[in-house]
Amino acid sequence: KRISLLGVPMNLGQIYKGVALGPTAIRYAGVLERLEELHYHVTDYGDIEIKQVAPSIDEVCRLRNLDAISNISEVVASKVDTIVKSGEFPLTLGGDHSMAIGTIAGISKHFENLGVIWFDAHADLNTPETSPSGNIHGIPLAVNLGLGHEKLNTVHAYSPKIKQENIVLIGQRDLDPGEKELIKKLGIKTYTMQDIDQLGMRTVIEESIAYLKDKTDGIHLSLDLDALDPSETPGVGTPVEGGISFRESRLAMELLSESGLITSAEFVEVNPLLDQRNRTAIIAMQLITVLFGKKLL
Ligand code: DIR
Ligand code: MN
Ligand code: MN
Ligand code: MN
Repeated sequence: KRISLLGVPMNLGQIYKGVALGPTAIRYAGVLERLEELHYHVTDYGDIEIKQVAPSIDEVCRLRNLDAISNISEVVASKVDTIVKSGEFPLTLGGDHSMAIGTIAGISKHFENLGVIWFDAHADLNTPETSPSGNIHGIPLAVNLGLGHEKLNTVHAYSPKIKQENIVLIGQRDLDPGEKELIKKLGIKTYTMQDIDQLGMRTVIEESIAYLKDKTDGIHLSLDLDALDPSETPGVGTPVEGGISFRESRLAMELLSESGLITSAEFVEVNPLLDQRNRTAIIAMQLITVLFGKKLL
């Protein structure tokens, strides 16, 4: 039972700089110590170096900080690739969600059919053409499908990274028009907040596992803390009312833990400068411990 912890203090995919402090905030919440209490051997590789660049907007596609994010994604991918090769479980902490371009690039190389469970208020399925903001944290899932900008699609020298039928979205309540269209066009399995209300989180996770289990050889969990309700995780850059409760998300982590199918995970978008008393990082830490098997009794 070996876990590799890696911080990705990425903040170029959106506009709030403080999200670069997310990995530190989750470490200070005690994630390493809690995992060691659960008898894991944890190696902390520290944070990837993110050089701050002058803000830029691509003249053609209007994406912000495109070249910088492309370069950083290569570094993240190589590092994560090495971790997967070593047989350790890659647990990455963010940082804005554009980091998932690099993490999934490094992971998916080692799987024929990587499954992805994407907890998020958003779908992160904008393409450069449909992005209303130009913020790259709104497009990483499209990039992983090979539908983003070429400079991002080809990170780690292959594309696409994942298949549309191997993705499950959970927690959506703020989808842009282009994202809705793409979800329908590609038939991506999606459990919006409405679906969670109707079915309950237990059924949502059981169905998600059943949907992915036989066709995937590993499942990456990508959890954007804005999937949770902002009353519980206020420390995020793009809060949306009406989200998943801490209790529902803990249940989800419990069921995913019991499935034994999760082979990598990332917890992203924690911004301690927008938080209250580090609550959001503490919740991230607690969800991580449940994912790794912590029981209440
Ligand atoms: C929005 C926000 N859909 C965009 N995306 C966010 O900028 O593309 N993703 N906040 O987490
Ligand atoms: Mn996201
Ligand atoms: Mn693959
Ligand atoms: Mn989000």
